Amino acid sequence: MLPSEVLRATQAITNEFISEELRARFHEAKNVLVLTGAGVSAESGVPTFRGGGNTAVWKGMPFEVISSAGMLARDLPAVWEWFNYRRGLLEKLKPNPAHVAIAQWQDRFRNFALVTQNIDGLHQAAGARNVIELHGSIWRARCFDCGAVHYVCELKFEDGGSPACFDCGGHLRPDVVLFGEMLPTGAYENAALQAQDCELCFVVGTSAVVYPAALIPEVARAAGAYVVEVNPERTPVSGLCDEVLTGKAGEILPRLCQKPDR
Ligand code: BJW
Ligand code: ZN
Repeated sequence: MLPSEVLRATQAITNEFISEELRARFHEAKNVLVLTGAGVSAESGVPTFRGGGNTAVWKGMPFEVISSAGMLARDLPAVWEWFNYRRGLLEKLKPNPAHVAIAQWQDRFRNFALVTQNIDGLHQAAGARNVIELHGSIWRARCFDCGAVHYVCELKFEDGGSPACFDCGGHLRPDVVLFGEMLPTGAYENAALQAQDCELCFVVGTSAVVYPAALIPEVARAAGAYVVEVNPERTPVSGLCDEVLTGKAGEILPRLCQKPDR
């Protein structure tokens, strides 16, 4: 094959064109899994952590530092300040066409699993049910002492302090999985089981560098699923995907249910 032919062949599966094969599989699939990351919320105005050559920084601290188990131990009020700031931004944002399309898919397939790394709650705001939240939720808090979970909107924040548990008075923390922490019990295992059972797996808006979430596409592929990535940039999992749709989730996902655009 000439280099130009190789390039054309590669482009055939790495652009925003939705193939006939994918349309047919989407039409016939019974077991579908979608894994999402920060990019699915980008068109709602939520900043991503990585991508476009940037990484998130807050008050001069990289997010791996401020969103870490170490910071929780060193300075809990600073962690609350960071999460309160982000909730303030999120409160004003709405689901975008990608969240809406994914929420509609849950009633289209016999078995549908939505696994998200996002803590923003925008899938649920679009109507998604039974979302597997690998990294928790920014809208909840958890007690260090008794483990009780509370909605953040019900908590009282004193200036510069951290809120107290209604049940035991202990210190609360964001119910979010920070770097170096374990995922909620069973969350990854549940997602991996669903990945083993799916025949069509979408990997949407994730840089696929954070583990164990980044293993989900591999688990699905190893079990024989057709794996499709939707992302404007290539990622470490692009190579194992059957199709890479290069573009924005909010533009590509709604088109899957529509008739071919030619
Ligand atoms: C668009 C778009 C559009 C833009 N449409 N797309 C092996 C080696 C070394 C370390 C580890 C390892 N295995 C595990 C670890 C440790 C660590 C890890 O993975 N580190 C790697 C970075 C190397 N993992 C953990 O610590 C995890 N825990 C764990 O493994 O426990 C066991 C253990 C404990 C201790 C030691 C070892 C093992 C927990 C991970 C928790 C991650 N938490 C965060 C922060 C949450 C809190 C907060 O929000 O502050 O979760 S990190 C951050 O990254 C956040 C995200 O959920 C996560 C993933 O990011 P995501 O979603 O992929 O977003 P981005 O920004 O990276 O990418 C956006 C993408 O969208 C880009 O590709 C864009 O192109 C694309 N995009 N616009 C579609 N319109
Ligand atoms: Zn408590």
